Amino acid sequence: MDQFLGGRPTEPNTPIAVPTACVGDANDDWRVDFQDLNMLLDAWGEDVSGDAPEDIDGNGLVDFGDLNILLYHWDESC
Ligand SMILES: [Ca+2]
Ligand SMILES: [Ca+2]
Repeated sequence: MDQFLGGRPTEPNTPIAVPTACVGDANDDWRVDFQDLNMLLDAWGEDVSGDAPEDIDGNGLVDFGDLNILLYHWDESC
């Protein structure tokens, strides 16, 4: 999460809204849409390791589990 939040709170001790991870957002544009679906389908069936963005459920494989999560969050902005 390298997004610049900018500025300072207007009041001391005002909590800063820090975005949480955007589930299903494979390309980190803060929206779950066709671009993420295309990334997932391009990587479909691949055995991935590490932090592959297409492996949404983190099981090391790009498959229906990831597709289900992506579709559950479809069209969400975060
Ligand atoms: Ca996205
Ligand atoms: Ca997976």
